[in-house]
Amino acid sequence: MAKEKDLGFGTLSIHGGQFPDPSTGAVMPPIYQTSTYVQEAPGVHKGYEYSRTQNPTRHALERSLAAIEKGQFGLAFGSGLAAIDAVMKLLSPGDEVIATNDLYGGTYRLFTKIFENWGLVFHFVDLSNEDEVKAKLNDKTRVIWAETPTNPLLRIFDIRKLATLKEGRNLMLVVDNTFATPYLQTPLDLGADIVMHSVTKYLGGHSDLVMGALVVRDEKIAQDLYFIQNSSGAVCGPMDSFLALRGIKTLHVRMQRHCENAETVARFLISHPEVKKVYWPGFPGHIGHETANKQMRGFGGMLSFELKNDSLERAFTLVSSLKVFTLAESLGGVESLAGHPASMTHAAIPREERMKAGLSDSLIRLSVGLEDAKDLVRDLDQAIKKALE
Ligand code: P1T
Repeated sequence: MAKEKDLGFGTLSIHGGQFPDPSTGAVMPPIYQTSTYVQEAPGVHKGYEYSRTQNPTRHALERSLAAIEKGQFGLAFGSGLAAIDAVMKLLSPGDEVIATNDLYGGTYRLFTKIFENWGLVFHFVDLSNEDEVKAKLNDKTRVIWAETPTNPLLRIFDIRKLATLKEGRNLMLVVDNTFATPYLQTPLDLGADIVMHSVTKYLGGHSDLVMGALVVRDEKIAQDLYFIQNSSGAVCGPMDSFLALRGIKTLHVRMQRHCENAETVARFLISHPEVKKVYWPGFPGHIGHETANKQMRGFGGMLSFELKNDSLERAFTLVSSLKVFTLAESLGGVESLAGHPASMTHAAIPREERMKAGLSDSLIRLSVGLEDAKDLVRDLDQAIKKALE
């Protein structure tokens, strides 16, 4: 086959880092449901000793993750938060992190409730405001943590520009690529050092697993992360690895449809007389729209919106009245989901901080799935009517 760097994304999703199982020729890697491996004599084995350290099914997934993100090394974890936890363990007490102020509530909770206690210092800023970022940058800054698009306001940050801040500093740029997926952007190509995923979302794609991943190019960072992965032990199991690998094989096809459906829903909402604001990176005027145009290969399947005369009660009525969309946490599966970030996915962020970041109590977030777009639009239309009754 051609060198992986010359392959298109669809081909990479299906074949990247994959080969038939050496023992049987199975085209899909078997689910190696084993905790341990025979040794002929102490230390004499086939490269596998214990499944926290190495597992062939997880390895097949990790090679696929590295291939689709244009990295050299992939590492899979038991959840997205476990992957973030591993990155933070690269740091030492006193080190500082500059993170976007619009980010997944669980990430904020991990940073402020666990790692602040261990002596790490976090600054939450608007990463699109260079002055704000530079004001927090100092000799102790070790990580810039960017979600782009952000959860839940879909803000877009210029990864290339953020990467220039590393010059002359001992600083890593980490991009949480969960919302975009490598189908839409490959942060390592733009200067990021670590790409992080909640594989639970688009990569898995079917709402049937919880998993996280990291992808890097630098061998030293990879070795440090492998050490943490094995020492802390937050790995994913072989069955979930198999499911994630199966999900990735259709990522390009699913993402295309997610993008198309989200655009149809976004355009319906923006033209609805009762809708005040739609947060979707495809609209001119959206924060980072110009950057999205050059940095991304589409605008993704996520959007958020607020009603005119909005209130908590109206938002609750709306999300509870949906029939095709499911009211649930998470995103990125084939089925459309609706959520109320202030009370669900972002409840761990104090209200005052949410307000500062622009996350209102009435914001509704949609993960637009792969159903027929007309059914999604009709469902939203009837739920908006209910909310206004
Ligand atoms: O849920 P987990 O696999 O641990 O991943 C955490 C995580 C990290 N980063 C982003 C951008 C995320 O959206 C998430 C998880 N988010 C949700 C569960 C949600 O509904 O937003």
